Amino acid sequence: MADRILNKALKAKVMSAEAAAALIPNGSVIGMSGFTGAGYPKAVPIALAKRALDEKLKGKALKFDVLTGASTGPEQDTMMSMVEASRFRFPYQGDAATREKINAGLIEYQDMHLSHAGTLVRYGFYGKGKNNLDFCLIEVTKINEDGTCVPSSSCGANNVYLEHADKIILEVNSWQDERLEGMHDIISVQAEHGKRTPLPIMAADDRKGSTVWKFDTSKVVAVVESAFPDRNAAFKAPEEMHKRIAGHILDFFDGEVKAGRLSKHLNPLQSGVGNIANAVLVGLNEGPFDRMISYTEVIQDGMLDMLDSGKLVAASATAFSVSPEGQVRFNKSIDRYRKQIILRPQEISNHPEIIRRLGCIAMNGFVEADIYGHVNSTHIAGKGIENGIGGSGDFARNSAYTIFMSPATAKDGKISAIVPFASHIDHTEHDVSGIVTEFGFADLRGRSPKEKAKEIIEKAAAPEYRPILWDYYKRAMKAPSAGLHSPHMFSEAFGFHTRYLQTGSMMPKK
Ligand code: 0RQ
Repeated sequence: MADRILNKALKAKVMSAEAAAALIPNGSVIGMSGFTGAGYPKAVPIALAKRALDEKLKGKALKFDVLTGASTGPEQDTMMSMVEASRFRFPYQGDAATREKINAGLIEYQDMHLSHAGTLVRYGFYGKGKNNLDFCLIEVTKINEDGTCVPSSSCGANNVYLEHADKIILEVNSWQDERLEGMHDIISVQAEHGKRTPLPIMAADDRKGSTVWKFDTSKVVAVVESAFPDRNAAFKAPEEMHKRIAGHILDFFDGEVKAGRLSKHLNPLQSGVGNIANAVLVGLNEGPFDRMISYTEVIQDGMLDMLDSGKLVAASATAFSVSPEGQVRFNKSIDRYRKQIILRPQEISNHPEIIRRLGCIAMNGFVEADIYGHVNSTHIAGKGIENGIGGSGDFARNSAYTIFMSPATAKDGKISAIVPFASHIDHTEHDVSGIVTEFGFADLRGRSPKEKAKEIIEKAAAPEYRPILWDYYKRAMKAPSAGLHSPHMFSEAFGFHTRYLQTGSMMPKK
């Protein structure tokens, strides 16, 4: 891999993953690259997990605090969690093994808005090193002669971790296509509050920064070569239910264009990941809107389709989350995509100032929503946390349109996604414009809580759950323990959840 490490001083620091992992003392706080399974370090985390396992077999614990951009992949989250090598995890995860350990109380997890992660690290809430973090472990595509690095398939919080780690380990991954160079636009939020200036991004496709990571190379203690692929998960073709949800969203956009509130180019699109989000993108690709632009967090296959067809002129994000097939397609046309795609640090891709200035349209999945429009994106009652808030809060609070989408029921109809009171609230009613299920689009704009309740129950709830939602609402109206603005009966507010935990279904037995 000689031509991927062009800096002589850094070339001299090349060592095995095991040797690099051995440099990291027990208890260290490590900032890692990685976002949605893209651009995360692979070789050194495997070596750390092996080291932790060896210690465990000797009856000793080896534990690290692990900070990343967002979710990573099996070589990092799964392996380190399985041997309980992570004591603390921040700011997002989406991994089954990690979820299990968090919910079993074996890993401490702080779930955080992704745009805030960098600022919180700058404030020094993590780690006691000279620069806050003890180490950072960053995957790069290439090390240039001057020591700057070509980023890999995500930017995440790498700019902050490179600046705020006492020691740096670089993983140079030859699986990443060298032609990624030029796709990134690196600017950092200024550190000090009160002295920050407006961010210069006026349009979703503005480029105002550097294409490479610039940092103090004297802090580099190891360079490791790797060739592991990103975690590219396959997408399912949209099912009928996903298509119906997407159809309601497209009809809503149509109405907004007819009402003169949106042009046929729509506003910059933010789309979450998953099958519903992908179905919406498929629908947009086939629909009447054109020359759209996206200011989002993650580029998935549906966005590549839209860039290919010309429906989307450009896409700004912090990471890729493509299928194996999408990866092949991406590499094949990378020279065109480099002009259309901009990858930014997550504090810029998710920055409230920019999202609000651009008037984004945010579309994200939800776990449950209550009859007044409060949304739970993260917690499954009786099971604990699922993934985390991710960027959904950054976009929900600040977008011009905030749409949450989900099937109306889960677990074969035993769980209603619409409940009297959400068992955890990530997005309050003030941040939510619309709640969409396969049954319809509840438009919450310009409505009071009681008006929202009628809209949500009638349009978004599954028909079989509507009578018991109405029953709760009507009785709460007659016996409000919380006043008549958002009437609730505290003794029954979690009645749906309690019934599910006791009987296995939110539906009362007949
Ligand atoms: O469980 O895996 O055991 O089958 O939750 O649900 O329906 O497969 O949907 O994969 O789209 O995930 C909100 C979790 C939805 C996701 C959430 C169970 C269900 C299934 C997954 P199984 P689905 P999705 C920012 C985007 C937060 C972060 C975010 C998420 C599993 O969208 O993590 O928005 N969002 N990031 O059966 C019990 C309920 C349930 C339930 C679903 N009410 N009760 N279980 N499930 N609802 C991207 C940006 O660009 C900003």
